[in-house]
Amino acid sequence: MRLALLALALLAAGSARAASLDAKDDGNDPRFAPFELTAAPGEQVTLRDAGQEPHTLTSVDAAWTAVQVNASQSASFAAPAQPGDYRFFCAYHASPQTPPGQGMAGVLHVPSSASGTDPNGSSPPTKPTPDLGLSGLLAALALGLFLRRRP
Ligand SMILES: [Cu+2]
Repeated sequence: MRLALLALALLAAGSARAASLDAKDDGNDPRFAPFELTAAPGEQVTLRDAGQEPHTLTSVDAAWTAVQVNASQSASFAAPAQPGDYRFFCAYHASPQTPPGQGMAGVLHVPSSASGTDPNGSSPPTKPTPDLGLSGLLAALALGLFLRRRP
């Protein structure tokens, strides 16, 4: 049963609803919409240019190769394999210092996989070592001492 659930979860993660966001430049306030998004490790993230000007999606710490789009175009890149929060910005309308949501900057969340295994699924999950035997013995010893000291 647990194995079936795990398989289902892996299947759901593998069938990757792709993450995407729009670049918008209506008026003079260009933005990413949404400016905060989540993608699984290695998942394709697509940037669509829903405006009139060219935009880029550039990683603040160079976690991926920047993509550029012109009006009505889209471009994709793979989310980093390492879990973490990755800030990004548009090289034309913002800077690495632009806070996400305040201008053309955002953040990509890459959560760790729920199973705790690597993306290839090759390493088996580690079993917690049961130490109930030792703590049970200590508890019994303490109880024994407590009982012996009672008048
Ligand atoms: Cu831009």
